[in-house]
Formats: sequence, structure tokens, C-alpha cells
Amino acid sequence: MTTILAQLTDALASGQITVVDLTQPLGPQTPVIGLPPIFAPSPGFSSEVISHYDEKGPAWYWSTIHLGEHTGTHFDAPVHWITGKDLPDNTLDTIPARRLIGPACVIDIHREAAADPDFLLMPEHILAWEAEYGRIPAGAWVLLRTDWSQRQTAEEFLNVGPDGPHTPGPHLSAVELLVSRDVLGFGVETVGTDAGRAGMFEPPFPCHTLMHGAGKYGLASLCNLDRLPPTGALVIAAPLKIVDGSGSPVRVLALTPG
Ligand code: 23J
Ligand code: MN
Repeated sequence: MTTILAQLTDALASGQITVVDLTQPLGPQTPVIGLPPIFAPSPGFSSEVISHYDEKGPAWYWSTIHLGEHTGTHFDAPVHWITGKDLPDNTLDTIPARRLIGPACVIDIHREAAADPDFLLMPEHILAWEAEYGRIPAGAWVLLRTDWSQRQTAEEFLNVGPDGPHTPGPHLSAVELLVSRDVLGFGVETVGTDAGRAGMFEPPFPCHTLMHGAGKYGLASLCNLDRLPPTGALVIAAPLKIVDGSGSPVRVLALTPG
């Protein structure tokens, strides 16, 4: 008898299944979200060498790291937002491991986002996707392909104008539809799961407000979503198990057919 895990092992070895890395490199150049100056900023990544095969440690190299929890490719836990603050299992150390893996539904709006950096995902886009690929199953990661990760400089990626950032994201009504589908979470290529303009929306930051209020998760600063099929990939996103953590850098892997 061949078990399903032995079949998976064979499929990985033979290349029938490919591992796609949805993670950006994490370093001092990693862009961080800019909030209005009345709010506290989140520090980007920095590190200090503890020893480097030298008198501080002759045979070993290691460093410290210092960074905001929400830096680079990262996971948003429900406790990150005030709407999720009293939910059960809302912190990184209490999220059940089973919920760190789920099927991906990839919605492609990269053309729309190229034409309009303030483009908003609407329910009609999700319903059109479902008409083609089937209903979004409960427990799925919904990933928004915008190709925003292909922007080469931090300036282009953050796209901040005199009036603030301009990046695509979901409209409140689209988030409501995703919550009604009981998704696991929502993942994006931009610096945060909300649109750049979302601080001005009503309510402000509707994706954070509704998704985290419903116990759902977020993934931000993903890449390589253009390498995923609309359905059929399996996503593994396991953040650090930080006690009371609101988020953490995460290595996000997708198992894809072929
Ligand atoms: C704090 C305030 C607003 C936003 C965010 C954080 C994020 O995007 C985040 O990384 O969770 S929009
Ligand atoms: Mn975040």
C-alpha cells in the first residue's frame, strides 16, 4: 500500500509537484509600511553580528535581528486589530497548527492594478472568479495577484504620493464576501492587506477590521503569485510562535502541480 504521504514524497522527488517560494528576501532594504506621522512607525530589519569565526566565537557565525513584527513577507494574526483582540486563539502562539496550511484561490487583477494603482477588488471580481473556477471553499487562502512584488524599488513598491500611498487592495464589500466564504485568510503582494488609500475608507482599513474581527489571517508582501494556478495549490504559512505575537515574518511555500 502506498500512503498518501509517500505519494506526496514521490511526487516532490519526481517533479510532479513543485515548491513555489512566495517569500521576499528579508534584510535592511526590505520596505516597511509608512503610516501618518501621528502614529508610531514600525522599524525595518536590522542585525548585528555576535561573532564571525573570530575572537568572539572562533568557530561560529551568528547575529541578532531587530525588526517590527510586520516586516517583509509576514503573517497578520487576529489580535493585530482591535476587532480581533478578544477572540480565542488570536495570537501567534495560540493559532492551531492545522490552520497554517490551506488551499489557495488566486484571483488575478494584475492588469487592472497596472492601469490603476488604486484599483479595488470588488465582489463582482470574486463572483466572476467563482463562476470560472468554483466556489471559494471554507478554509482557503485567497491570494490577490497584482504583480506588485515585481516593482523593483521601495519607492515604486510603496508608491507614496503627496497624499499618501497608492496601492491596490480589497473594497469593504469584497472583504465581506470573503468572510462569508469562511476563508482562512487573505494574502497580497503589497506591503499590507488593505489598499494604500484604505486609511481614508469607512471604516478605515476594512480588510484588517473585518478579516481579523472574524478570526481570519493576513499575508502581506508575497511574491511569485504569477507562478500559481487559480486553484490547486496548497499553501503552508507558519509564522514564528511568538508569545502574544500579532504577526511575524514568515516563509510562505506553495505546493503546486507540475
Ligand atoms: C498597522 C496599521 C495599518 C496597517 C498595518 C499595520 C498593516 O498593513 C500591517 O502590516 O498589518 S494597514
Ligand atoms: Mn501586518
